[in-house]
Amino acid sequence: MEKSGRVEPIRNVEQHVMERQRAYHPNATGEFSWLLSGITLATKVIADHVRRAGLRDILGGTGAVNVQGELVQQLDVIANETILACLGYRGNVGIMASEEDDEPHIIKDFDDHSKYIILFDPLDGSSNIDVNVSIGTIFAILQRRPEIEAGQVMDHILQPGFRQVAAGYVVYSSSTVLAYTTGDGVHMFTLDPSIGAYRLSRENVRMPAKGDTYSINEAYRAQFPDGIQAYLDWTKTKEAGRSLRYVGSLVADFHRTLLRGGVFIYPPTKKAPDGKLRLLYEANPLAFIAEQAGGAATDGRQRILEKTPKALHERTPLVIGSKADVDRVLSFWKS
Ligand code: P6P
Repeated sequence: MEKSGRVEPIRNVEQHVMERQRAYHPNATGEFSWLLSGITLATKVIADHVRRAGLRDILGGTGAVNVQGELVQQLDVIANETILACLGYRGNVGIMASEEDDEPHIIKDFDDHSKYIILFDPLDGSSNIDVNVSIGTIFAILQRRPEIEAGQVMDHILQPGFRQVAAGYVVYSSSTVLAYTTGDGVHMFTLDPSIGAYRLSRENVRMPAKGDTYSINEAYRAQFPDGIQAYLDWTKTKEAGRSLRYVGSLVADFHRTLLRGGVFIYPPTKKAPDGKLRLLYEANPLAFIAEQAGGAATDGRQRILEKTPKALHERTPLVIGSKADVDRVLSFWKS
């Protein structure tokens, strides 16, 4: 049939994954695209709750404190339960682990169709929800290791970041944007609320080689390592010409860094000697995306993706962004 030229092709996430898989992984089964459609469904539901939170009386805390020692917001619970529900019934997820829950969820005992492991922060930055500041969802996807006994759940989860088969985030802001990588570049989709679909908005995103912003909570300066304080002194010099941008939501600060370049830093502090951010479902997925876009991510000693996790909720220092800017931070920190 002749094309009218009046209908714009819609490339949503699932279609994009299928196209890329056909191009790069011809024997792909489509299981992964089906899995990602669980994430797109869950984040569309979360986006709707975030957008209408003030009208649904779901703002504010629940009174509970989570495993992180943080006050649980009502939207944290809604986001967590939405992701567990949408992904738990995809049929190919075996294990799910959330920032909100002490223990992992065993969705299905090991069989050929439960090879995927989903690690996620359902709603990062939730302290910003009540003041309408951008927040986000972060996810990492691993596969069970066939050589490990199915019951050794933590051994399947505690894999280094370079073993992630996919990673991504959704930032709920002026628009809702999903970014993902499966190791073949970073691709971004914008939620079109008029049709309820994520539409491809940027393909093969590249992080600028360097940027002029640094992102860090300077209120804790006195608690930072001397090298980081020396870097902060340098940023104030005329030569540096840097400006500070800090939202206080990791996903928002990272999204800006990915698109504009620069560096985000959450160093160790006296209060949090291992840093505040979590390795498995915050640093690892964002490090995968950063490296796929040509950037870098380190804990100050090694690549984030090479760290061997020892615990589900372990924390890590994080320096992530344009390679030249990450190297600049390290040049002060290591000296
Ligand atoms: P601070 C939000 O609570 C979060 O986990 C990240 O999203 C964010 O980057 C960080 O904490 C902000 O921490 O100590 O600057 O408030």
